[in-house]
Amino acid sequence: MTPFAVGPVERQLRRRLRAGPLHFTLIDPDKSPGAAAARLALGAVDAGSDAILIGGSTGISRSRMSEAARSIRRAVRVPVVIFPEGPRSITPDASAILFMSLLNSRNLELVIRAHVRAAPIVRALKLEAIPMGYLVIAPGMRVGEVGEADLVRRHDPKTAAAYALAAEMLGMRWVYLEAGSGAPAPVPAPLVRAVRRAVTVPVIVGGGIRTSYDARSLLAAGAQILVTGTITEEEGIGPAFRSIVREVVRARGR
Ligand code: 1GP
Repeated sequence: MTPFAVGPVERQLRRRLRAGPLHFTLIDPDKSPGAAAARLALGAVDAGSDAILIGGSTGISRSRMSEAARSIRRAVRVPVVIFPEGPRSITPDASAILFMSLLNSRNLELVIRAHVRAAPIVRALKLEAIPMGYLVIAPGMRVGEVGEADLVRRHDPKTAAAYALAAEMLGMRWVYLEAGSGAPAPVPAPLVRAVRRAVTVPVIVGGGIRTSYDARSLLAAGAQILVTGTITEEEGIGPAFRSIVREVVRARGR
């Protein structure tokens, strides 16, 4: 494998994206450790979710991440991908890692320095790295604060599109628009539309997606992957979660 070749997980997700949008379920192993994470993942995949992201909390331990990755991988066949908060989140028990730069952070640690420490570890563990630009949009919630982000304003699609384009020009193969976990509203649809028009790489959208209406308008704006986390933490695999995933699956038929 040449150093930056697209790995098997990314290849599989890209192939699936050709048929239409996907849904990822974010599970926080601090809130749902081990078997609980596996139960959630099983329910999510049964409902139609296409991959499991693990991560979320700050200061999560490697053993928690490993335990969750192993239990989830025993329970489901979809990729289990690390959504990292730092080099400590790296476990070889996952299928891949979102190797992401927080594009609009003022803290160089989150833009590149942590990556300099993480890269040799990822390589040594033979973990597949998926290069991604991560952009925090207002309100940003905790990740906006901890990430010391110069938040992109909700009514500033031009700036968001320019960030995404820069990420693509730097060679990042995915862009993630994040309103912040638990945000009162998701990333605005016009901003998603502007980013989608600006780039050719897949556009992931997360933060504050609570209803099928949210999902439908983001998909109509061009979001290719929707990520939800809080909804399953609060309600498990309930009607709201199912209705969101149903929207994604339905959009594949269009
Ligand atoms: C957080 O985008 C994800 O990083 C999911 O957000 O928890 O609001 O669903 P929610």
